[in-house]
Amino acid sequence: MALLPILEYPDPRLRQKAHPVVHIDQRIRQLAQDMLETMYDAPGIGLAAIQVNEPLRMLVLDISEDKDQPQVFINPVLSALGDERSSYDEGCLSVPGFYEPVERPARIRVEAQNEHGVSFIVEADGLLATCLQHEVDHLEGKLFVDYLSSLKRERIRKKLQKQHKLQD
Ligand code: QAP
Ligand code: CO
Repeated sequence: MALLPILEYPDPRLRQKAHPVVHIDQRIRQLAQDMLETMYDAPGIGLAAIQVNEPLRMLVLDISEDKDQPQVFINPVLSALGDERSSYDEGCLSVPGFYEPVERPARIRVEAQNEHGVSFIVEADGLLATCLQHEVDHLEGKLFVDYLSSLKRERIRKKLQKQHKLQD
């Protein structure tokens, strides 16, 4: 097991489009375990592979209270169910310290494979729907700050960039 370093906005590597996972093998299972460990340590409720500088189409999440329901989504395909939208205060391990409301489709469906290569489908609403949409956005190089006004986004970018300079 290993804790992986998390890339932080505005790192350009977060803007890569992630590649499909072709073979779900031991390396992928190890990456999923390391991502879960990294997410729980943070602590967070969702993490995409690109955030640990692995541009692959996979993500992990656990929205359970007791943090005992890890879920692994490989090559997820997401679609909205209906036109209803809902707003949720979102954060991101790659945008530490900032939470802002984002409006997204309220109900979704995701088809994916698990770490054993078995296909499954989930229909979700509430926090799970928000979290899945947020994480699937990462696979396209998209971040929740992209939904904010440019004023808010620039404020966040400048504050994080300043922190990064102080850390170096
Ligand atoms: C995505 O985000 C998400 O700013 C997952 O200082 C978040 O796990 C989807 C975190 C909210 C829906 C709603 C953020 C940890 C964790 C921070 C996370 C921080 C420490 C974020
Ligand atoms: Co995120």
